[in-house]
Amino acid sequence: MTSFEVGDFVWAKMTGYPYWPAKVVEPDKDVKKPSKKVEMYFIRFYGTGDFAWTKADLIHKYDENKEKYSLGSKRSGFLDAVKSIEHAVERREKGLPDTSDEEEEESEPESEGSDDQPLAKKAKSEQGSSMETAATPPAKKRRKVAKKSLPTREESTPTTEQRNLTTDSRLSPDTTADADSTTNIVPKDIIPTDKSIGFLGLGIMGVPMALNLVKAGHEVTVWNRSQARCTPLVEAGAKQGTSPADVVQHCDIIFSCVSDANAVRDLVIGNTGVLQGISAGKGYIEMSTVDSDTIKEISEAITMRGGRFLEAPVSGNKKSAEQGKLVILAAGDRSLYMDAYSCFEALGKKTFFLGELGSGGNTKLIVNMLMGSFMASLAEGLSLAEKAGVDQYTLLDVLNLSDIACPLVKTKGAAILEGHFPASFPLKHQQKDMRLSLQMGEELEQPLHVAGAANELYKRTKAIGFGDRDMSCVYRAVNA
Ligand code: NA7
Repeated sequence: MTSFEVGDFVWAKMTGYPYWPAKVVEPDKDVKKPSKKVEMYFIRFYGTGDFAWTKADLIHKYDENKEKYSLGSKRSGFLDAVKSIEHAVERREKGLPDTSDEEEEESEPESEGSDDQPLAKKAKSEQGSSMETAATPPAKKRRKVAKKSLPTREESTPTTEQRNLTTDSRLSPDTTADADSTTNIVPKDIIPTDKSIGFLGLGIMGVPMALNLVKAGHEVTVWNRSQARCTPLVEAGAKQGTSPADVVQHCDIIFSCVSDANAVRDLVIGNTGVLQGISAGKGYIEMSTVDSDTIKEISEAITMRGGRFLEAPVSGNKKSAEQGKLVILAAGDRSLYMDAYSCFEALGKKTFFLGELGSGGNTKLIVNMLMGSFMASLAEGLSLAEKAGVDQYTLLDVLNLSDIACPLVKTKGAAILEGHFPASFPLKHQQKDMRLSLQMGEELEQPLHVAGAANELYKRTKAIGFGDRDMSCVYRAVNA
């Protein structure tokens, strides 16, 4: 049997599909090799950018078999893939790197379920046909997505008149048209506020959010408990404060995005905390997801000192934070909301002003409760498929073509099948949100059977040591 080396151009085949132009590549460290005893290579398919462990007997040298396999299909996806590999072969002959590798590296997202493109949808968009008829190898292992062209839709800042007319919500440009798109980065035409901005808490979400504020031209001062996390921000042009109080003293509007209620309190009430810097007119915007009592407590503490307070939890993940495509759920002081508007534009694709304090947090918790329940259910479905001898990849393709197809199914489903769970939305935070929504249900006497059961799975997954991995790791508890 022929043996291959990383970098070899090949034809590789997945069951039910023609031989496809591909390359032997090195798998990421955490991509597990299947336990099958046959020799297998990790393959990246041209055109689709998909990855798969492939049996050696289904791989053949590209050049030697060009004539035999290049007529495998006349579909545009296949022809594009042939064009791409030809381009790569030509570049190698000239001593140049394979640009298809670069494209994928550039677009490497978070992870968050690295909002990869849907397996089936991707083939569909390339070929205008369904997976069943598409001449594309099924995407069994994927890590990256190719760059898409920029959309033509423009975003604009609302005029003062528009702002005054709108009283409740939807003050931001409606960008929901591409709510499902996870690859298009919309260039934003933002006029940054001249108010100085502070940002406290540079975790998975905080770093890209603060970076987007800087990139949009805001004057930003950052602080994080572990100072090292300030480095990328300082390199991007932000100043670094010495404490939360220091940041508040030097800034007009301060954002906070930290892990949980304890962190929120420490930041505000603690030694050299926010309260020590707050004075009349300063604005404090809490973006962490915490319970309503904590929000009330810190809001009162800040407003008693003349400050203004807004809660603004976000719906989204690491990737949407990086792309400035979060959904922001603001509530509280409306004047602060207006003053910070250009910041919300930089951070999100849509900002809702939801009225009274508490509405933002409650909305966020309901969204995350649904997401957590659905995630747990998806994990159970994929696990059940394995036990029943149903091919999990096929099931995922079916789901991605069904009425329940959505970014969560496509990205988290792929993460589960890859066994690749880098934290985009840490499981410990998902469990926190399940707990907080159950608490809300308790207070309001709303039965939450499904969420309650899902919460048990997240608790279990945390207990077996996966709290810092992505929420999709709930599969580990389900599939034990
Ligand atoms: P991460 O990545 O877990 O980051 C948590 C951040 O919170 C990080 O900057 C931490 O600082 C900070 N933190 C945690 N505890 C404290 C205390 N006690 N004092 C000050 N700072 C603290 O979370 P994400 O960015 O994913 O999520 C943030 C929020 O958005 C959360 O509410 C989610 O539910 C949504 P460190 O770097 O550890 O020093």
